[in-house]
Amino acid sequence: MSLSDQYPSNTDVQAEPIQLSRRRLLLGSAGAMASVSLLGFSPLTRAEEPKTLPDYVKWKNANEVIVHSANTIETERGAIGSGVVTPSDKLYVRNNLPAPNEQIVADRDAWKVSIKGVNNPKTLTIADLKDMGIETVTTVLQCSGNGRAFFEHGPGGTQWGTGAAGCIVWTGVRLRDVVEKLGGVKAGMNYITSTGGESLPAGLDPKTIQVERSVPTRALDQALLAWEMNDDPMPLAHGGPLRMVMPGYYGVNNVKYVEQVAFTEDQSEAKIQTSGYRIRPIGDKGAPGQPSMWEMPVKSWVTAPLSNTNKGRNMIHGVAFGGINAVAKVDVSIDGGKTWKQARFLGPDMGRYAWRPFVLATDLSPGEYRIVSRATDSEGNTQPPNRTENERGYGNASWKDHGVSVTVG
Ligand SMILES: Nc1nc2c(c(=O)[nH]1)N[C@H]1C(S)=C(S)[C@@H](COP(=O)(O)O)O[C@H]1N2
Ligand SMILES: [Mo]
Repeated sequence: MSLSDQYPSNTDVQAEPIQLSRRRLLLGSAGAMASVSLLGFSPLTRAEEPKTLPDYVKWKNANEVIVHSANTIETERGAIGSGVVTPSDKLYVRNNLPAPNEQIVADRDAWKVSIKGVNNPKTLTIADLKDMGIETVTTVLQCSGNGRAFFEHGPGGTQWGTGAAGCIVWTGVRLRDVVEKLGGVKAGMNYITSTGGESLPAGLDPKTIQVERSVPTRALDQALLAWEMNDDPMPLAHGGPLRMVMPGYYGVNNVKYVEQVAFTEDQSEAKIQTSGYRIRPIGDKGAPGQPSMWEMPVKSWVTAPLSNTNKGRNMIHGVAFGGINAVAKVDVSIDGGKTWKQARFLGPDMGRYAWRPFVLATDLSPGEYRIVSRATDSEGNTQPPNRTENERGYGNASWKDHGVSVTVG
């Protein structure tokens, strides 16, 4: 079996190796069986619908997540309720490569990250970072493919519904504070390029599989090098010991196990940047000229009720966020978008990059309802009715797609 069977990289990086392996496995390919066991679980359990949590996320709440594969785990839509912050044990997981060994979180303060493209480049430990400043930021972490399941052309990859997203409290040091201590960003740098610390198999060009993402340097205003998530040391599954947090940007830019942060003139040459995570027409291949999955737009969805409910007073719950902007308001419709009522935000406002749970109290008589929500951000941008069709099924913010059909009895 060749290495490229284990780490397929022929199309987009984001076509998950495990998903592909599993499909091949069902077709009975011996090569796929070897590749699945390489990733740490037995081919037999993989042939059934995966329900059990893999070891590195055994601590997750099995009843509130959907295990798509060992590397793709989704939060149940109804698990959020009126949650201001998503508990870590319900948060989705998305790994492009198998998570590194637990050993990397054994001595957290010793983890090293190289800072390049500054006037005094330096390799720093987490202990050094802790001397440079501390900040807490709450952000929505959302995969580019969240809402892919609603696309009708059947884009490959994990069929995420609403649950490849959560709202997380991160603690670390502002990247800006680190950069200032290292003499500032070198002149002429246009991107912040973060490199993930997964160990890569020998014999494959690292560019084809390495998680290395570039975002425009404007993200330096809010970027955080984080060592804590929801008041705990960063879990391995979520990038511990150190993770880049890019508030307002899609999940993929929040590089886990970050071992290098470079200010660069050009974007990374890694496949995940050049052709992966690009919006393009259905049927087209990824290419550098296409829009990259960077800043997130405004979005919302209902979290309750989801299918059946009793007549009378009902609380329609959901979550709304503005992505790169703050969320300003959210309207709810129980007739599929013909008439709207403004919902009320619940609980504390955790800041521009957080989501806000919302509620609308409504009296429902027996019948069939199509319940939808439509959020507006601080700049007046409102969720569109329809998704933008695109090959990979990215960036779905359609309010129609995210509606729910509810029977009231
Ligand atoms: N090093 C590294 N960072 C990564 C990834 C990865 O596979 N490796 N996956 C990215 C993607 S596509 C997403 S959506 C988020 C998922 O973060 P989570 O697993 O903590 O929910 O991490 C991003 N950062
Ligand atoms: Mo993602």
